[in-house]
Amino acid sequence: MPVHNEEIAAIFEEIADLLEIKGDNPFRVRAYRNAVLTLRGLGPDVQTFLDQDQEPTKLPGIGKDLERKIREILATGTCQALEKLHKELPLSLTQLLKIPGLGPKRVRALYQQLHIETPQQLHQAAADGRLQTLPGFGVKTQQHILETIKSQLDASKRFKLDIVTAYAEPLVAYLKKTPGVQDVVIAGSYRRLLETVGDLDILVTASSESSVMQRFITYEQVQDVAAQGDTRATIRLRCGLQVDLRLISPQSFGAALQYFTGSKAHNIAVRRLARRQGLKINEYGVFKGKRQIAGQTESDVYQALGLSYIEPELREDRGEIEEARAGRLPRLITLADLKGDLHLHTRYSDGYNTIEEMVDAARERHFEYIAVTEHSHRLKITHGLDSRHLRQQCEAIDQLNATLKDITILKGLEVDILEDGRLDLPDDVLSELDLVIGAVHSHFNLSGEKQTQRILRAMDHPYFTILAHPTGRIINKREAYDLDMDRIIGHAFERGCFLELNSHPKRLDLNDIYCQSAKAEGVLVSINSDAHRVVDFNNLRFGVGQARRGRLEKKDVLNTRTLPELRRLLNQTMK
Ligand code: DGT
Ligand code: CA
Ligand code: CA
Repeated sequence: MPVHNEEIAAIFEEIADLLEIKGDNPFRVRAYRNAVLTLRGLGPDVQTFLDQDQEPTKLPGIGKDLERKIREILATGTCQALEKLHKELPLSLTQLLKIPGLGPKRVRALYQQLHIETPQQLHQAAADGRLQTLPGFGVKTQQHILETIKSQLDASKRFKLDIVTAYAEPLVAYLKKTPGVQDVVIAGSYRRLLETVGDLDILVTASSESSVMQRFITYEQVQDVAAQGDTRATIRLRCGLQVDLRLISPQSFGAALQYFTGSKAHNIAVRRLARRQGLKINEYGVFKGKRQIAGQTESDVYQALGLSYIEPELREDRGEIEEARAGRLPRLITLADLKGDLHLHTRYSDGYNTIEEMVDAARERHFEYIAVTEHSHRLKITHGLDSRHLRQQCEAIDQLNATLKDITILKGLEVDILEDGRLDLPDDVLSELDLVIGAVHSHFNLSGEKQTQRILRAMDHPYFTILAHPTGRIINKREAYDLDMDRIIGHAFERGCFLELNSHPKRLDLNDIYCQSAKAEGVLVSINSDAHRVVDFNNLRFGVGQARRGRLEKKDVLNTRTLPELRRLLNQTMK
């Protein structure tokens, strides 16, 4: 199965951008840009030319050198030329290129003369009036850049959980390596696994002679130090993320963790409860008069108030305090409860790995089953399958299953829900599958009534099993489409269908609130990776996090079932 032209085009485009920023030979840059145009207009994948012993060099704009690079990308997924450029230039420069009005020449001037690498630094330079000192940058350009970046920065001020995790985990590891440091825990919204995080709140316990404060403010990624004291410091990383660090004494660590984990609403409710019991609670402990009666651990703090331990994901003041008093808290699902993944792609459509490679990765996670669910052919940009190709894939899966002992591949499809609620492929082929995931990928702007009807109608389809990413939100980019989710959840119950919680950190759809509604209505949720490559299975942790915020337990989730039980549930939907 081919590596798609778009991947190769994207690599060439990045090379061209970086070469141009570097001030490389314009003919070389032009050659890459021409190849990008050729690849994007090509139709069949360039691999098919190689398979048929035709030379890509016959294509306009692709010479011997670029043909060699194409072969390299087909074989390795990347190319040395790009890797080399990544070592020479900061990656963030291509971000600057995305700002309207900034081409490679201007980005080069910014980088070489003002050492500007990121949109944040550019914003600062524009605000300081430094841009207009550069040739070709007038007052007007400066003003324009200032406004554009400000609106872009505002929109992306909250960081998605995967991005913030990628910055947080190395920072925690770095701090833990400081001599004398005991605990390093990130509290706040990050600990509650909220889908976006405003800033990081790190709590540390350490011996008095530890240099952890100094190490924190000299972390290699620090852009500036906003505040600095003996027990507290605030830094901003180059990516724009703000991080607070607080040094806490061990006898208050639990109380501080409880306080700084929040949410604020939860804390207010906890404080109210304490007051009713004649107690006082703050970030130092729980107090009876002047005496500290709890504070070392979080469990102690909750216990002192007559509560069982409340998982961070539940601390939103949505009834968790009453439940903790009554000992009725849900036993939240964990990643280890998942027995399989029901939504993933391979090279048959727009995925990057083979079915075999996905099976190997699933086996490492001790999964009992995975469902291969390519796009249907309506979705042209993703190389969606038509009936013939779907049947070919099904045969390949049958053959593979015959050789597998420990894991089963289910045959599925992520079929497009058309504007009127029909599905993109005919019944006879859908009836041969183990499951059918219906997805909306077009006409996002229908009225609420029409959009809801469209989805209800799709669910009425005899072979419909799971509704993919039900609300269509893309975090920080696109709101959920106009929908009556109550009716959709009610209808899913009547039809015996399931709702997906898509674990991709840009989606996390269903969100926590709708997970809770689905649970209340008795509709099982399927926590799926929507993996397009092997590493995407890692996203399941984020899906499980959102499910935990939505109070889901093992029993509320479809893919915690054993294979026979899963098959029974899937068959019920096929009417
Ligand atoms: P974020 O950073 O906007 O994603 O959200 P959080 O929840 O991390 O909020 P943040 O960083 O402002 O504060 C961290 C925690 O500290 C917050 O969840 C609860 C606690 N906290 C902050 N301010 C207050 C307050 O005024 N009252 C109470 N009770 N708690 C507060
Ligand atoms: Ca925070
Ligand atoms: Ca904070």
